[in-house]
Amino acid sequence: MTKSQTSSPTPHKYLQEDDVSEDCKKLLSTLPKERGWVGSYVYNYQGFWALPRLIQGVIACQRQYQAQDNDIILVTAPKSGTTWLKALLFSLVNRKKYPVFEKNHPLLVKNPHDLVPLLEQDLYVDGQVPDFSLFTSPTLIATHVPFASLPKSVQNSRTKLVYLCRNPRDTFISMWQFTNNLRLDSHRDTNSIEEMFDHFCKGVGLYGPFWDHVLGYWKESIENSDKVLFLMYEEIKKQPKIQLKRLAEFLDCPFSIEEEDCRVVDEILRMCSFGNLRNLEVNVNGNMSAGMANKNFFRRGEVGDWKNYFTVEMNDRLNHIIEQKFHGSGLKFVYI
Ligand code: PAP
Repeated sequence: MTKSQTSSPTPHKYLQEDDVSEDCKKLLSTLPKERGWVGSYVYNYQGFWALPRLIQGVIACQRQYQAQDNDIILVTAPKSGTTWLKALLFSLVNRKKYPVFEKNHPLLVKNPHDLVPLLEQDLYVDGQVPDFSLFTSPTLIATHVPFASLPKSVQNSRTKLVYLCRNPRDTFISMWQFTNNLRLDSHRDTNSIEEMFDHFCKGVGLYGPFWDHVLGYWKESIENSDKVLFLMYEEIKKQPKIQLKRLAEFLDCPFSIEEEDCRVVDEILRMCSFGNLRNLEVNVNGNMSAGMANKNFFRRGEVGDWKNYFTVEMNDRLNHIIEQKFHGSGLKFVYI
């Protein structure tokens, strides 16, 4: 949570594949591995695929993180709209402390990733022990970890989870583009769309298989609706006000009539919109404290960009997988 810097970006530290403990290296040598999206390899740990340093972070937070009842955890499969949800949640739950109409709102000078840290990537990294007393209350944390691998204290506490799901086609395109940009930044060859699509379809996505990630939280949101709220990127695009109010109610901080009259809901949505965030100086020229250029997180921000890339064969293959994997779950990707 340090200030965004404006010097040229260094390669993200999660690309430094050898920079893990000896114990983690030993573990990695026993895990299945596949060609990486960003680095050389991804490894399968507890049924999901991740980069070496992230696996180390996941193990650390599984051991150490003690969730508190009023913590709020935002969960996504990567490239499902994490940046957007971080911005929405931050401005929503902190709206008394940081009124959205004020010119010095933190979102105007910091990237959402520097305001809502990732549990396994920013907080429990390199033996760090986070000091949660420095966080504003309620504590807002993000994670990409699948439900089954969350620290036990998250499952056993009254901590609320907000899950954002995006249609797999746009999620795939976003991930392919993003990871290729990171590869270019660190002077690596880019991955072809054919190869990475095959990977994605076989379940080798970051923190994937994508369907297992989504279904884990979808099922929990049905069985335990007070604990997990399941949102869809496409629905927030289509009905932003309704979805933001739903989120506020779930988090027990509904908008008052006065706030609605003063257009607080509209202002949160405007401030967190793709067009607004992308054009802020911090997101045009700034870097995340973890060393990545903020602009990487703002590409197109649209529903249906996959249509510019998919062949008929790709679409058929993914349709078939979606039908198979989500059959009987009740979850449908209608807005694509
Ligand atoms: P992360 O999981 O690595 O943090 P994430 O924020 O989920 O990344 O992915 C970025 C995607 O969200 C990008 O999608 P695209 O590649 O299809 O364009 C990015 O453009 C989109 N995005 C970022 N901010 C917003 C926003 N405010 N509204 C809508 N979409 C957004």
